[in-house]
Amino acid sequence: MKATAKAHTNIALIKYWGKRNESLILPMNNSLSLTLDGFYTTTSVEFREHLLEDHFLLNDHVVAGDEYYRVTRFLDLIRDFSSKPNLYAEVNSINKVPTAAGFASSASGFAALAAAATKALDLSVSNQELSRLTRQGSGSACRSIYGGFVEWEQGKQDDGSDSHAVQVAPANHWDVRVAAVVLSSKMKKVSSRDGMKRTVDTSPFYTSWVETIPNDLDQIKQGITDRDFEKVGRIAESNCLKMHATTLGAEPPFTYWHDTTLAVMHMVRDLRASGVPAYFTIDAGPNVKVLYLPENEETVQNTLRDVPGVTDVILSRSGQGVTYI
Ligand code: 2P0
Repeated sequence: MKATAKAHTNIALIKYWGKRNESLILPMNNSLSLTLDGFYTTTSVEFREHLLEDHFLLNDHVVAGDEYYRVTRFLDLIRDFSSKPNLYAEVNSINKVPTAAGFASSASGFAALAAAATKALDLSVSNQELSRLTRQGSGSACRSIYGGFVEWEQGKQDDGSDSHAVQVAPANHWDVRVAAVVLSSKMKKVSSRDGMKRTVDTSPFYTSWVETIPNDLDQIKQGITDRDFEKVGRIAESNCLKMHATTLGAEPPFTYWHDTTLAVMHMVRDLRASGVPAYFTIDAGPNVKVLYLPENEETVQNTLRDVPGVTDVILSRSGQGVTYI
């Protein structure tokens, strides 16, 4: 009753921002991401007959509190699914997602946990079922089951039975790269869970944001099929700006941006003006991710490193979906 799985994190090009059901984690809109090779979590799960509770080690440290409860509540779902309500597990996770890079480790974390736990119990689940289960740990994690370009279909059912990810194109379809620009900011963070809820509940811009998604999705999927970098980058950048605009209309208003966030955004536009195609996207934090093509790697990396306030630039290619070790 032991298994080990590895999952990569992902960066959303069309953002998931807002839930229609908080307990089942059902989103208001479809989203689309690129799975990233450079950042991943490896998790072993061993279910043992005589344990009285779950144990969770993260990077060799015992985890307690909220983080522990999120994991054990998620394992409850797997236990329900397998009809083994009293079987507890030793969970051992190693995170290769530098938190400083501003990636949520919850995406690779819950994807690896779901894959390892279901395999440890010998449950035969399809990738779609695995994606639906993973979604209930953390929404964006359901996209990390697949590699390359991935869409999370929000689904129509109230029970979430059709809310899961599907692969749009595998990692080897197109070598698009992502630079994670690390900033020195220590700004207090509004968690993405709280931030999206506040926005849905109070921002007058929220409805307009949701209305723009179907067109952005159609366009970006066409761009991915055609390997049209300018189109994909332009849509990803404008979708990110629209998401962040909703936070300014929330009550109380908030923004994830810092002065260096804006400086990096301007630098990416300067790069474009000088003939280097590069586009930014930003999640629920101040750090910026920059999309670029392999031939421009050196220029993009050197230019971003020179922006005052930038402490590091970490490069990644597109990555694979969940694998078992
Ligand atoms: C995304 N983000 O699509 C968006 C863009 C942040 C900004 O998904 O509450 O950690 O666990 O479902 O998945 C971050 O939210 O939230 C996120 P929960 P999650 O990647």
